[in-house]
Amino acid sequence: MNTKRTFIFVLLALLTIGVVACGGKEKTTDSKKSQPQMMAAHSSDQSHAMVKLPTVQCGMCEDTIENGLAKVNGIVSVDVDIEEKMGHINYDPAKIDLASIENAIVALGYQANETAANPGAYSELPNCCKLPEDQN
Ligand SMILES: [Cu+2]
Repeated sequence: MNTKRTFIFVLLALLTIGVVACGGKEKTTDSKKSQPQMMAAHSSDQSHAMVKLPTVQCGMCEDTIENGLAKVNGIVSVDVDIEEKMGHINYDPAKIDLASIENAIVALGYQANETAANPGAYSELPNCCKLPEDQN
């Protein structure tokens, strides 16, 4: 008799633990519901810009622009596509705007959208990074 009672008690205890565990799982599901809101908040403080880079020539240009821009305050990420001659830039609009991004690229010696490269910076680029007509 006693053994049977103990068995039933243990069984009830296990069931109770099971219910509590299920309750815990439901709480995890609840906390997942707040994730989309967090993602929305994250994307709202980051903007994406596509900047035309008509004068880039090679992989060195890619490195120069990516590394140079990465040091600028407010720039989150930079990806230069040499084939497309396009820069894909994520930035914090509270810290920097598109005009300032263009100016930073221009200062590195490259045309950015309609803004021409800084002549001094351009003249200091390696030969392979200059326009074909300027290469020796
Ligand atoms: Cu180059």
